[in-house]
Amino acid sequence: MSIKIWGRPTSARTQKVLLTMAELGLPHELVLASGTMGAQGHVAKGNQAFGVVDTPEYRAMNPNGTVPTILDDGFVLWESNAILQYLAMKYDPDGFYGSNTERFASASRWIMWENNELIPPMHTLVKHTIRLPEEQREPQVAETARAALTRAWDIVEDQLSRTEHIADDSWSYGDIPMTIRVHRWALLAGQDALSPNLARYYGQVSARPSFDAVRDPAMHLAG
Ligand SMILES: N[C@@H](CCC(=O)N[C@@H](CS)C(=O)NCC(=O)O)C(=O)O
Repeated sequence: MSIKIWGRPTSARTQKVLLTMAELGLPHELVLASGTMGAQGHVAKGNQAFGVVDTPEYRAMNPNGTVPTILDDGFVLWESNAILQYLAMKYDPDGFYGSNTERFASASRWIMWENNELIPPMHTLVKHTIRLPEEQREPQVAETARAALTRAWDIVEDQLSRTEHIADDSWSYGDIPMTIRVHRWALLAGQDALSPNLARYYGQVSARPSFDAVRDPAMHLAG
């Protein structure tokens, strides 16, 4: 049975689910949904959003009105990192964390850290350099976000100087959000901005066949 995913291709959190599906090789259907972006770009620039997220049917599944949400065999789940853990545990615990509690916990720690430390400044930076109309962008806000991001990447660099992947030496589901973040950062800041181990890691994760699901720069730089 096909897993249904509500989301938009330009959403990094939707991309986490798309990358997971590519890793698992499972059939899935993406239903385009968003209150802020559509096929042409952001509503702040006068574009039409995909919609769906404000309908009573969607709100009954996800009261936040955000994306992604999934439906798998009658089970509804929102919160992107919870979706990753669910899919990992249900469909491939060996491949996604070696059926190992410590690797599961370490990956869990990193996806929570990504949510708290990497997403907010990166979201602000993308907004104030790409998504908002030029007259609404604030260079100082973008620069503060860029500085916070640089500090956060230093922490990732330190981890990757000690382990091959983010949770430990093996690839795990913890690498899924990090793959999307490092790809987006390389596209935004340029590959020269990547520190040595981050660049090495980017080479490794972007060589995985699943990466094609999130490779397109337009998914990351669309405004
Ligand atoms: N913590 C939630 C946040 C969900 C969220 O804010 N998603 C963004 C896209 S990355 C969203 O829905 N933006 C508004 C929209 O597209 O309507 C998660 O990880 O799923």
